[in-house]
Amino acid sequence: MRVLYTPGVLIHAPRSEMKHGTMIPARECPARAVIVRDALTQGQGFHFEEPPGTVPPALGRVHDRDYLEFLQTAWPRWQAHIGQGDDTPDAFPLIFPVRTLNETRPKAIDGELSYYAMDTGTPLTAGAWESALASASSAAEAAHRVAGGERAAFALTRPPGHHAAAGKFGGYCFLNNAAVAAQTLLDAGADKVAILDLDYHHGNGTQSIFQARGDVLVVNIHADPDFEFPFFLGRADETGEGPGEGATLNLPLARGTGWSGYAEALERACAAIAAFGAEALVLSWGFDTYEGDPLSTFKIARDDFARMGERAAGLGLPSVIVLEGGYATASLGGNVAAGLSGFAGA
Ligand code: OKP
Ligand code: ZN
Repeated sequence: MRVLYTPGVLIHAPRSEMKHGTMIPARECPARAVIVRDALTQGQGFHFEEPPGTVPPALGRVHDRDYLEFLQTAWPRWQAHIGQGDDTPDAFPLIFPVRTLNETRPKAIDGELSYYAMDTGTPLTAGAWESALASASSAAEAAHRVAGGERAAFALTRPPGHHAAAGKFGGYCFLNNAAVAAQTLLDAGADKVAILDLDYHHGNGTQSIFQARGDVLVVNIHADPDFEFPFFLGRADETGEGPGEGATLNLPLARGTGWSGYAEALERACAAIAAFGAEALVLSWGFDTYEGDPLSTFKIARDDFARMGERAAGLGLPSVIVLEGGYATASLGGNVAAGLSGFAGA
């Protein structure tokens, strides 16, 4: 299987994030990509290639122009605002335009951070834009390969992307890599694309980007937002709107779900994708469903990831696989290798 990887994904190195009111080491860290890269390098049948260092055209079709401008310039503006040069701490938003306020965009960088964020859980760092762009470019190049006839390609992306909406960052995500991959497949000639999001968390950004579109089916299998992040999207009654009515499918699962419950949802997801008539698949694959993951309540084992990959491959669709979450860093490389090998062996 083709692997799109660039060291650009290692630049974004958040220092810390908040947990229960105190700061802990950031879970979404460069070591995640390093361990996946090393596991695939040592594994069988993975062929590495670097994506081009250019901005993929699909980026501007799934994200707002003002948001992209903000992300690209946020760090130097924040640095100037703080006035500590190379010692500038990571940027966090501290207020949100909730229902009692209005959404007029402020001019100051700290106000704009709040305008463009969905949570305080996503440190914006000196390298956030570079790594997010490297990831989006990897996803787009993987899509080009698949559009050009390869059976499957894996984009080794980090930071992840599925929480990022057209104009919002959050959930460790800045640019929606899966959406970029899907849009690239459409731009290359596919009429219908399905996105299957297998991360533990609901991919609210991906869903919202394609909510009103009929050309992309977005299917999520995830922890029920009644008890889990992102809390405000991902319920079973969300089915899309306008031309996208019926092209959103949410399969929320209970706390503690193991392979049998998960496999049932996966069957339903695959049936929906087959019925939609998708010509290509984007697998938005997070490995934080793992039984050893610090963010997860699910009980998915390494062998289950191989079964997951096998089932997804059974759809028989040209597939772009994009990495989302997975925070049991020591186990992440082996889990991704197992999943991809399951897919490739099917
Ligand atoms: C990103 B992805 C729990 C904090 C949760 C957000 C999790 C983002 C997950 N104490 N913070 O979907 O893997
Ligand atoms: Zn996740």
